[in-house]
Amino acid sequence: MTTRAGFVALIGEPNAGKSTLLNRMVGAKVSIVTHKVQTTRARIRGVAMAGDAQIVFVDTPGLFQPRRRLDRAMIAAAWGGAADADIIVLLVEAHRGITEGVERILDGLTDIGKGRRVALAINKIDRVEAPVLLGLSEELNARFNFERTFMISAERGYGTEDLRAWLGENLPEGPWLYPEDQIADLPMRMIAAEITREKLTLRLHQELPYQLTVETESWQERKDGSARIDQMIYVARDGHKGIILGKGGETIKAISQAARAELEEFLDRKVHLFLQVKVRPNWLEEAERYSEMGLDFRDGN
Ligand SMILES: Nc1nc2c(ncn2[C@@H]2O[C@H](COP(=O)(O)OP(=O)(O)OP(=O)(O)O)[C@@H](O)[C@H]2O)c(=O)[nH]1
Ligand SMILES: [Mg+2]
Repeated sequence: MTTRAGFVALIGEPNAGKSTLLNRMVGAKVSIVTHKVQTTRARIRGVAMAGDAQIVFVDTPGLFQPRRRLDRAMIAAAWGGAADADIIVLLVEAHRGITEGVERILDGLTDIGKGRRVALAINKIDRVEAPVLLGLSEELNARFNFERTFMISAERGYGTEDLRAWLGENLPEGPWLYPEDQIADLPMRMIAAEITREKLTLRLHQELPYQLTVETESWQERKDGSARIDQMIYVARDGHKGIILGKGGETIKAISQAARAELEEFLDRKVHLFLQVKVRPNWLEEAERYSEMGLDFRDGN
């Protein structure tokens, strides 16, 4: 049997649907998803199969114009993911078309895409009519030499099996990179922190989700088969702490319940989740916070 294996980087603007696509391909929620931009902060690998091919999908942070150190580290992680991949898939939102952000990514691709296979996936086709799609596809292909174009809905699963099959066929021959039953290579404590960050992002408004980070501080296996997980939410300001706690601790309680429910489903056992909020005005400039997120602090320079 000839096996194939390799890395496929998913890149695109924030909110393009990269994490949704990764989760669909893997068949499990490995990467968090929200309706807000800049949800994914680091590279997240998910392992999927296509016949005899093992596809290691690399979800990346959305590409946007960075302002802060964290933003710059995220962008570096995204382009780094593309540069290390065998195949790059650019996701573009069907209903938004060629935005300034997409133009910038196309510019970046002329360099990083060199000598690499690059495919286009027009996502969220459930939101537009067919003629719009054809026009957009033509326009994008006139601007970059994509090897293939796919019209997909990551959320509904339209077109995603064609994409999977093509990726599988076009990866290099070689042994699989992960054991057959492995779907992710993120440490569990990081997945657990991400789940809590997802619930915070869904619940909190405006800038607050971008001003916090979550870390799993301890993980204890209990004799009864359950797990006790302690997490710290770092915020930059006192006021933020108050908002996260909410009146009488209401907000953090709801967040904790939602995160615990998802953790229990993921781990398939009982979880005791303890969340604390710490005000740390300078956390966005602390190297340790970045390594906990899976980012390189120096990339933010
Ligand atoms: N209608 C529609 N919505 C989609 C589709 N794919 C993803 N979405 C939604 O788009 C939003 C963003 O999805 P994500 O997967 O988090 O996007 P992302 O590209 O990972 O975003 P960042 O991590 O911020 O870069 C979520 O609300 C998804 O449910 C799709 O095919 N159709
Ligand atoms: Mg994402």
